[in-house]
Amino acid sequence: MVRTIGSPSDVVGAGKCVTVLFFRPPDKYARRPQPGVRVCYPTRVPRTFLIDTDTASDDAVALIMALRASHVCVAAITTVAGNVDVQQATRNALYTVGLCGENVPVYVGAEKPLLRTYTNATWFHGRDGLGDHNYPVPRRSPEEFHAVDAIIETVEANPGLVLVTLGPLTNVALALAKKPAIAAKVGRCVVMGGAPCCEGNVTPAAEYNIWVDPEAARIVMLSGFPVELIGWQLSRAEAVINQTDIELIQGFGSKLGRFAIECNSHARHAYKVQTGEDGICLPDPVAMCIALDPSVGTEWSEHHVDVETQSELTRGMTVVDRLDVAADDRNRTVWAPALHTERKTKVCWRIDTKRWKEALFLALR
Ligand SMILES: [Ca+2]
Repeated sequence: MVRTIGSPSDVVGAGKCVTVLFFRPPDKYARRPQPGVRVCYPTRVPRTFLIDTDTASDDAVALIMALRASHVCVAAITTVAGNVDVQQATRNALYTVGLCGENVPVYVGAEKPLLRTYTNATWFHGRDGLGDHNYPVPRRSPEEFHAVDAIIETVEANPGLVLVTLGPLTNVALALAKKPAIAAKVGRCVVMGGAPCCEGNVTPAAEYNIWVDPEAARIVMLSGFPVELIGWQLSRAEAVINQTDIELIQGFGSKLGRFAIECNSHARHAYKVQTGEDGICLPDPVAMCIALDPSVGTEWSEHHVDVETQSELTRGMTVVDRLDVAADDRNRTVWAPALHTERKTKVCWRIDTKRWKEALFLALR
């Protein structure tokens, strides 16, 4: 059962999160919400989110940020094979939703990339993706509807929604292939992925989400979606949750704070080995933070972006036309697919790390 939000005649929805998208007195047209139900009324400019995730330790923190945002209604969570296999990703998403006391439907998606052999990232996040702390089996089950169809129906029912992708883009590419018209109905498509003009985290050229399914990423980047590219480098250096930040979060004494630090224990160690930087690197929550508040991204520019799918050396590289030379004589032929897309990609180059961390702390209190 797909959760539909935005019926013209009444309030519809499932679980605790109900959104009214049409300006009518809620008590006249709506079912009276149960105590504790979060209702987003039009006067508050409700924003509907659809989150696609290969739920591992940083995804879990990103989900918490979205689920705890008072001005956002998460209509659906769809899972995809990535950091962990899709069944584990689904369990992790359901566990995180339950920990937040929410009831957002979770839909199971693609089990492997479009063409490539599936490669997980358990070396970074732990075998279960959440640092191997033996979290209990979630109480709820996923929906029976497939994630690809859930994406299509949720977008169609909520024109203008914010699509946030935290994993490989397999589900989104499949949804686009099945229903290309959804590209025009998404308000923003915030993609955690890529290594624009910098080194990658899985190869020298590429970031994991793009590398693991480069064909899917290319379909999405060239689809006309209003993509905002949040590269992994934005979560490094000053943006890393350092020991002082960790102690601050632990000092909250909250279950979500404890979980966020604990489930990233394996990732913290792996990140230290990988980069030499000590702390917890949180690419997905940084992307979610920008999805929730675009002004946290302080430096942006729009460019044609293409994804390398031919070379093994640079597989999954997000190639950004930063100097806007794609239409020059020497580049026009190679760049033709990107030049033919309706809009350029918004690339984020810098974030306000202080505000990013404040937003994270607020979500975990
Ligand atoms: Ca992820």
